[in-house]
Amino acid sequence: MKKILALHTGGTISMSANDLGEVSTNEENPLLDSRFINDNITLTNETVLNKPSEHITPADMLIIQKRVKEAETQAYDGVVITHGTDTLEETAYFLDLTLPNHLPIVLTGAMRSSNEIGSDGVYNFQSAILTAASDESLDKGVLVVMNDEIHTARYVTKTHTTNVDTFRTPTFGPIGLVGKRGIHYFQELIQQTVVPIDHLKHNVYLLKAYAGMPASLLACLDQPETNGLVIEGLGAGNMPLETVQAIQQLLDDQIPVVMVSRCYNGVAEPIYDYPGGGIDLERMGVTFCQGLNGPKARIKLLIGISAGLKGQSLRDYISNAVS
Ligand code: DAS
Repeated sequence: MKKILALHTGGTISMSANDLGEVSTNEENPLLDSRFINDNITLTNETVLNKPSEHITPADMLIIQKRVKEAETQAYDGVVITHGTDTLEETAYFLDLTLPNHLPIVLTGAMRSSNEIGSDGVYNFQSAILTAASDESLDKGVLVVMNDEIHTARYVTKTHTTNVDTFRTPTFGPIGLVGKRGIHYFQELIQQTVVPIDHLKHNVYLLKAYAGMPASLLACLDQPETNGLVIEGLGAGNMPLETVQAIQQLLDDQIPVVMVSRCYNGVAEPIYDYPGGGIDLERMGVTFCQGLNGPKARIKLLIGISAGLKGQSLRDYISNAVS
């Protein structure tokens, strides 16, 4: 018998639409009325938050993380977390970076609210429970289950504003599938360093580069309270010429600057040796982070800084998605 804890945090999976199709939150989560019957699984539901996920903050992620840590001492065999999809990938990665990756922790959500025709919430919830209860899900890190696919928290991202197959893993694809007869894995993730934290720093920012980006956008972040900056750079990790000096000033003022790519597929790496090219930026002290998108790299930088990492130890922690 597997004991599964379901932590509910809100999001479309818990919401309803009115006759005009306007979706809003419910006082009571309709998921709690769904009947999940399985002879081998006992399910305990718990409402931790009731928020659209665009209202979820890193402080909320820490609340969820602490409740999951407690669950690990309460003999649960797995944890399912229902969550809004807009920031689901960030909460999932936050948990992946700060919790030991033994117990199956599976996040899920819905793209259609609970009373819409073709609602995907109950189906995704059931898939997430079955995944969390599978022995194959042990030691896989935090997982995201949506639309019959199993993705890693590290690489999954929301790719469509409304479609039920919105969660994709660029470059690598899902690591498993929820089949009609069972859970099937066909990839293993290279495990990463887990950094246990119980508090959070703030003021770690994210900017997306674009043609003609002015230096002022970077210069305005050169403040004593700024703890770090992630840039979704152009191509493999290059920046407009006008921004180079402002980036150098941030680095001179001991503000870590991390580079990822704004591209959907591929990884950031220093290739071009001219002002604003990746080799030039790396030579200046910019840290390249491979394989993560901007929001994920920001979560990782926030955790590294909150854990007190500095200088080379922070660069080593950030530079590779699997470090
Ligand atoms: N309501 C938005 C959110 O909470 C979207 C969703 O849940 O799918 O993220």
